[in-house]
Amino acid sequence: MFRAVLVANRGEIALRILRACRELGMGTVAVYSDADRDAPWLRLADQSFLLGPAAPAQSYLDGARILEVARRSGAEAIHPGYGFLSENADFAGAVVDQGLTWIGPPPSAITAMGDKLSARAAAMAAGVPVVPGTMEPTDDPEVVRAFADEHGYPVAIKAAYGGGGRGLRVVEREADLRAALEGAQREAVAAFGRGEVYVERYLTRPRHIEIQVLADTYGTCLSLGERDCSAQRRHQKLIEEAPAPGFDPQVRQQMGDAAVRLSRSVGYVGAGTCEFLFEDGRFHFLEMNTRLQVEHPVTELVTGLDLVHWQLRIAAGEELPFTQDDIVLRGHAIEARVNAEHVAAGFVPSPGTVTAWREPGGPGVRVDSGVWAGWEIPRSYDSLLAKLVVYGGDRETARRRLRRAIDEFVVEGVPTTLDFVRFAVDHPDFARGDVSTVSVEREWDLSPIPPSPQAAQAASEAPKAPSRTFTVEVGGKRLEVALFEPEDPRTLRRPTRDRGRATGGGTGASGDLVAPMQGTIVKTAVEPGATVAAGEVVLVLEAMKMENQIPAHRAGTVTALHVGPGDVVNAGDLLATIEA
Ligand code: MV4
Repeated sequence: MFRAVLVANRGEIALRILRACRELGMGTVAVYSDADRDAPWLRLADQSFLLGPAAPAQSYLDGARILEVARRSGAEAIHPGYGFLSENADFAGAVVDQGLTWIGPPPSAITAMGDKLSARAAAMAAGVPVVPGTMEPTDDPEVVRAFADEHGYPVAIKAAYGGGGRGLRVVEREADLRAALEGAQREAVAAFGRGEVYVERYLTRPRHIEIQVLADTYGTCLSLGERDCSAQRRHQKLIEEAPAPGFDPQVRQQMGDAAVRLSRSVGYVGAGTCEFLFEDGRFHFLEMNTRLQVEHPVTELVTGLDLVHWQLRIAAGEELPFTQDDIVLRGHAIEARVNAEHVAAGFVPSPGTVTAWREPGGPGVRVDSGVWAGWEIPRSYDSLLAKLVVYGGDRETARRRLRRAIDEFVVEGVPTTLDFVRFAVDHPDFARGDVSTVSVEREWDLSPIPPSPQAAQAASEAPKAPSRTFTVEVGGKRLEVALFEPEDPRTLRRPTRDRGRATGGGTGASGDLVAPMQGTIVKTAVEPGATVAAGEVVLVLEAMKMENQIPAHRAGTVTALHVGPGDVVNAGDLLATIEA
C-alpha cells in the first residue's frame, strides 16, 4: 500500500489509474499542463500540481519537474501510464534513486527491450522465435542485398531505434533497395537521432497478436492471454480484441510460454506486453512494450483481473496469489478507440471543442474516457478521447453489442474514429474475424464511410456554426430535427474549392494534388513536365516524423510543382497540378 501515488500522465489513462488507486485506498496526486487546467481527471485526485506549458517537453515529459512534485506532495510511488515517460529507463532510474517506487519494470528490463536489436537478441537467447533477419546494425546496401538474395523479396528495413512504423521500409525488388535504405536511415535520424538499421524477411499479411504478461517480485510470471490488434492504420491501432478470433489454444499456450520465458529472462516485473506477428500458423516476436497499454481493458474483461490494481499491488511488494492454471479466458471483449479524427479525410487529427458528449451504457459496456461536454481538446497531445470497450459471452454477442453502443454514443463538435468503427464492425472480414495488419489500409474500401456532420462542417471551414437538433412533436409523434444552418446566414462562407480533404489526395476532375495532412516536404520524385500514372509517387511528405509517399491522384502531366524540399504545408495546400 502506498500512502499516495503520483500519476504522471493525462487523459483517460490518468483517470483509469486514479480510479484504481482510490479503489485500493491509496492517496492520489495528479499533474496537469496549462492546456489541461480544466481537465476531468483532476477532480479525482487528492492533490493536483501544474507542471508547466502545454508542450510535452515542458510538462508531461519534464522528469525533473515531476520528481519535484513527487517530493512536494509526499507521493511514495509514480505510475507513468503509457507514452510520455513510461518507457524511459533513465527516468525510471531517477525515480528509484530518489527513494520512490517506480510502478513499472526495473530500468534494466526497459533497457533490454529498449531497441529492436537488443530485444531480438534477448528473444533468441530465450528461445523465442523472431522473424528471420540480421542481428547487427548496418548502413551497407550490400549487407541488405546479400540478405535479400538469400531469403528473397520482399524484405523489411527497420530502424534499430525505431518505433510505431517510423524508419520502416518494405523493399519489393532489388532496384528499390538503395533508396529504401536511405529513406529508413533519414527517417530514423529525424525521429530518433540514430540511423542504425537492420533487415528482416517481410511478412505480407500477418496478424498483430500480443501477449499480456504479469510478473511479481517473487518469481511468478504469468501469461494473461493474447490480444488481436490487427485492425490498425498507419500503425495507429483502431480496434483490439481478446481473445484473438479463431485462435488455436495450442498456439496461445506456446505464445504465452514464449512471452513468459522472455519476460523472466530480462527480470521483468509488473505488467508488460510481448508483440508478435502471426502468419501461416507461426508466430514471430517483434518487440516488448514495458508498460501498461492502451488496450489493456480487453484483457481485464476476459480474465476478470484488474491490471492496474495488480501493477500497484506488485509495486507495493505483494505476491501474486494465483498461478497460470488460475488464468482462464472467459467470453470475448472488443475495444474501439475514439480519437478526434476526420476519418474520410484520411484519419486527420481534428481537435476542437466537444460540444456534446453522451457515453453509452448498459450490459457489457465500459467506457474509459477523459472527456466531457465543453472540453476543448488540446492540440499538443494525441487525439485519443476515449475507449469504448464491450464484453459478451462470445465474439458475435460482443460485436453486436459494440454496434449498439456506437449507435448510442453521442459526440458533437469534433469528428471521431467512431465513424470508422461503425463501418468496420459491419465489414464482412471483421464479422468473420479475418483481419490482418494490412486489411484497413490495403484491402478495405473506406470510401462508403460518410463524412460525419462534424467532419463536413470542419472541412467546409464554415464558421463554428450551431448544428443543432430540436425535438418536435408532430401530431403527437416525436421527431428529431437537425439544423445545420449557421445562426447568421450572412456569415456563411462557401468553400472556394474542394481542398481535397475528403479524400486525402484530391480526386475528381480537378488537377490539384493537395496535401492530405500538415507536414514538411522531404523530396520531390518527379520533375515538372513529367508524365505520371495514377498512384505514382509525386513527392514525399514528412508528418509527425513519418514519411508519406504522396501519389498522383490521376494520370497525366505534372504541369506545376508548387512546393519543394523543406516547405511546410498544411492539410489541403496545393502541392502539384496534374493535367489529364
Ligand atoms: C514487420 C511486418 C512484416 N514483416 N516486420 C510495423 C511497426 C513495427 N512495430 C513492426 N511493424 C511491422 N513489422 C516484418 N518482418 C509488418 C509490420 C507492420 C505492422 C506490425 C504490427 C502492427 C501493425 C503493422 C502494420 C504494418 C506493418
